[in-house]
Amino acid sequence: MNYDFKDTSKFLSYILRHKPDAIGLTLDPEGWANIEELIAKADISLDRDTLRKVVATSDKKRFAISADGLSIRANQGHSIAVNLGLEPAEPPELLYHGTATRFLESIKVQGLLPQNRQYVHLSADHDTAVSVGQRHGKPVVLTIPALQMHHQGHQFFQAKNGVWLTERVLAGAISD
Ligand code: HQG
Repeated sequence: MNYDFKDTSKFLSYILRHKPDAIGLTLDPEGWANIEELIAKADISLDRDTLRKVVATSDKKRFAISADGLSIRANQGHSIAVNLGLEPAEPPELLYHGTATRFLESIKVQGLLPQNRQYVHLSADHDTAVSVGQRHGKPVVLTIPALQMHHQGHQFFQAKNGVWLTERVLAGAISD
């Protein structure tokens, strides 16, 4: 059962963050998909109950259902341009970015770039950053002086699931 949910979660991440047109779906400008339409077009077996359970049990709270219950969207992680309607917020003094050692050389030259996503993703705690980095290889955690950057005019946003987002982090601000 859990395995099915994991597959459904991966499917939803792919469709709602990266490629809605893979199943002929269009998201609205805020990234919402109509649930009826998603279920009808999904090429995996999907129903409302499963969707609700995936949203409720997602370890990282990856998805949200709209207040009227009609739509679903990803809370963060998009590569397609969506307006999540997040207000700039004051971040904690330090945030963490988990990455793999093989990216360090490039990051030290270019800083942190969003790569394929809309934002650079930052974690509020060190342990979470380790697991994010592990997805890419041998993990290393970079420390970002977020509050200081905020005071210097860099904007930070906090997604509904707690993940912090920013457009880029300059190389000079990063320490490991
Ligand atoms: C790296 C997951 C070379 C960056 C996670 C990262 C997160 C550079 C990779 C969310 C670079 C991009 C996002 C540069 C950045 N040179 N490499 N200049 N700048 N990079 O997957 O942050 O489980 O797009 O360090 O938990 O790993 O999917 O970003 O290693 O919250 O819900 O380029 O996705 O959430 O990788 O992960 P990603 P991320 P989910």
